[in-house]
Amino acid sequence: MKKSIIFFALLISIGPVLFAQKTITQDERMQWWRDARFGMFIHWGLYAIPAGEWKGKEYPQIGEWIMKNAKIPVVEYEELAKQFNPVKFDARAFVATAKNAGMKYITITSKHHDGFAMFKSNASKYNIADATPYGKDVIKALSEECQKQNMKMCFYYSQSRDWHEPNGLDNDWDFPKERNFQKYLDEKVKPQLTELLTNYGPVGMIWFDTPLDISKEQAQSLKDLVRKLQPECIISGRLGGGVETDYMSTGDNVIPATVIPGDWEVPATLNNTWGFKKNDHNWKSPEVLTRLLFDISAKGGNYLLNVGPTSEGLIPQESVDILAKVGDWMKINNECIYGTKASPYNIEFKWGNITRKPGKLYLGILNWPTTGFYLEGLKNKVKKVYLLADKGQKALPFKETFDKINDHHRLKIELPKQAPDKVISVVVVEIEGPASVETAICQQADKSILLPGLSAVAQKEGQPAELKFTARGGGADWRDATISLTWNFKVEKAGTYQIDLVTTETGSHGTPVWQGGQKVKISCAGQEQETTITDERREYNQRSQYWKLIHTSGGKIKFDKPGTYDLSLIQKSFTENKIGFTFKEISLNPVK
Ligand code: JFZ
Repeated sequence: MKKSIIFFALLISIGPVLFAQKTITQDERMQWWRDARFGMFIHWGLYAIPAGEWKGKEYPQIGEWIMKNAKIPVVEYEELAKQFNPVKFDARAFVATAKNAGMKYITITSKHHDGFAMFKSNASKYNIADATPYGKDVIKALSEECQKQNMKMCFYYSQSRDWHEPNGLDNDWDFPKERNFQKYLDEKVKPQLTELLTNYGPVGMIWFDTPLDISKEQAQSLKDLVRKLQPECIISGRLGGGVETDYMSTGDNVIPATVIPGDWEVPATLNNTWGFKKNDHNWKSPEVLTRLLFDISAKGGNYLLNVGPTSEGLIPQESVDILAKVGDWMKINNECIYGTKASPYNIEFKWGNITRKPGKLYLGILNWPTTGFYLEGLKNKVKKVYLLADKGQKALPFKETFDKINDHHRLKIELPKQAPDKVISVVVVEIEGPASVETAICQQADKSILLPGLSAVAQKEGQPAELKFTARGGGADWRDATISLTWNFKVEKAGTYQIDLVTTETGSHGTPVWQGGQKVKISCAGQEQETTITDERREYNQRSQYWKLIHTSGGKIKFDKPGTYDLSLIQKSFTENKIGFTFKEISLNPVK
């Protein structure tokens, strides 16, 4: 055979492999986002001009909702565009602020509920390039800068709510009558999404929001459009219509109580608003934010922290300063955030939490122990322990013990007296093989035993039951007396233990609610205890900011000997209330 024929035959056989469009897998699509863990949200638009105040009246709600809250007519709100001139906007400064905090992606409002596009759009002249004296496309400038600085650029887009359009949803003060939502989707949303996914290079994700009553078909058509234009682009949780998206968004500022599997993200504010409000100075501290960043990573999620630039185009200096402090911690400790996975344990330790990478556990310690530090129930062989902040990685003394009688593994670490960091100190534990922990819940070094609702086995008349827990960790709407929760745990130290029943406040974060009065029954080690839930003691929840934990003491249990036990909890009677039993966990503490 001639050489040329062989070449030709070869080309025909491998051609389709070379030129076939590569379909991207879900793992490939999510890779950068899973590695990133930390992103910047930017809520920026015309609402930065009123900044929380309209015609001399202050509106207490979130700033970007002022058009709706003050029922501003479209023609009046449109006047803001004529004043919008953010001459101090500098894309480099925005990206630098995010980078300096350790953030890996930026999600900016390309169009919020007010319907105003922050990019040049041919689909609607109501946009920054065509309707303002500024006349420039800020999304373009930011996208280009992100590309240069290796920052993922993502776009928030309000797909259903559009208060500017007669056919968009939710403006009932200007457009109380019937609307043709499909027409709005076809004439504004799809063309604008096409512009966003065509004119700005690779887009990391489209962050849809507040779907309202978008139908399954309509939501699917938006998903199809994104997939067609940029198959690698991630689709956020709030698309609607029951259509599957690439990850889950928790409620705003809502941090789950324990590890949740799958991909998820917490969108969160730095103060009490997303869009800039001149009088909101209720800033979260960099310490709290840093701790939450670690805790969210340890539960398997991403943190999307918001800034609200002013109408001049500046990120408020307070925000810049706070984020810089989070960045100071990240510069030393980012290895325990980027590319990590959730803790192998499904309980919230009192001392802090754990992230992991292959071969490594990162113990993020909030409350530095004055005596020895113990990690209970880790089965792996430990190779080395050191402080992440220590560049020399000086080995810390440790000892692994195995208690045959209780089938229990314990790791003791000799920590230095001084915590290396006052916000959160990270101890690296190098292990052999994939992280593996005991299945029965272990007694902690302080001899407390923690039984979180989320890790209980729920049963209803002997069958597996679905008891829902809110993202705050409390049982949601639990008023079924036939549901029982059961835990299996180890007791190393015989003796009498005090039962502490922990419930959580719930409700929206502005007005937390709680109700007691439920009768519960605890059965354990052949003993039974009945208790009525009361608010004996309220405690600030280090992990959830808004919802206090509420304690009820529930009698005592005696364990005659060490061993493995079961404890079960049922709710015997409930009160007339709208919330149900917001059970979070039981902790057993030895009576001294
Ligand atoms: C939405 C917007 O209305 C708001 O202006 C902001 O953009 C925020 C990030 O998202 O508000 C929501 C949407 C969903 C929930 C809470 C607030 N939720 O699911 O709890």
